Amino acid sequence: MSKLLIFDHDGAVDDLLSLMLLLTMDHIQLKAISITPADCYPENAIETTYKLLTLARKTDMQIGAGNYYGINAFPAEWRAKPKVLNALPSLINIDTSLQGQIKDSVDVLVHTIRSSDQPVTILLTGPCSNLVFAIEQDKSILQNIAEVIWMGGAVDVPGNVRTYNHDGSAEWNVFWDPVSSHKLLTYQLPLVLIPLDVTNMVPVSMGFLKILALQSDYPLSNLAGQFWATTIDTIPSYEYTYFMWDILAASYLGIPDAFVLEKVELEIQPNGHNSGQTFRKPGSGKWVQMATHVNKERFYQYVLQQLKR
Ligand code: AGV
Ligand code: CA
Repeated sequence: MSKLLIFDHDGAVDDLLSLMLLLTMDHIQLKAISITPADCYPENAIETTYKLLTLARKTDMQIGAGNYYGINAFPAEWRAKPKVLNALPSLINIDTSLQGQIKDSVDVLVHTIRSSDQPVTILLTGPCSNLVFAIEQDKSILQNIAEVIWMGGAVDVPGNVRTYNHDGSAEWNVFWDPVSSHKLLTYQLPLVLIPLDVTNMVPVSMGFLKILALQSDYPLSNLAGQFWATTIDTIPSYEYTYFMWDILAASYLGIPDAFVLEKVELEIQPNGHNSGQTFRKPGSGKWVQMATHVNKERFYQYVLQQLKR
């Protein structure tokens, strides 16, 4: 049976690779896409999203964009980077003039969840603000959410935020809007967290890209290889290394049994010097299924296999 999915992403290169991967999954029925203007400039992310939907012949999909700009902005250099994707030879000439109206993300989420005849799964590969605003607007949608899968947090490992007046304990997607992140846990949704604890195991490596390049006769492998190549110039220190963060979270929908999950009580710090920190807090009552390990080999094999299109 197919799974109904809403995908909320924030337009970084790995978010768009995640969209590419989701569009290869036969058991996933993508109902709507929402873009959070966090690790991107939304006009770029909307354009790439629409172009990938065009290649997949799914341009009838509703795209929403968030109008909330977070508490702690992403570095402008990171936000600007994915613009280059729209200039790649395989995407530059795709016509975007027939693209429909972009609605507000919160309205798209409320409407899609409310009107669905079965519970919807939600994949978040950026901050969770749009979903939290949607729930605040209409609490009844909580009943129609099957599961939320979120790439976010750093539980038993250091965070990846390096900025003024912060102790480095937070992961960026949580840090962008720590207040909404704190709220998300209070709803007691079935939440699967894919934190840095597990994404640290899957950096983007030249070894992987070389294997992917051997199958570049497949147009999708070729395009994915080009996307990944744009991430290789990052400065090789921890906070700049490019990982397969969001792609790992998306692959949870395809190969859930490749992951080890641990049921934990967490808390998220809404403010202060450790704003956005996700930490264990026994007794908090905020239960989350957190991924602690992944079978790397299966993950890489799965991605390579799916991209043979
Ligand atoms: O913290 C990981 C999240 C993921 O959703 N993002 C990137 C992924 O899309 C933020 C981020 C951390 N380090 C980065 C990031 C980097 N070096 N470049 C761009 N974004
Ligand atoms: Ca992201």
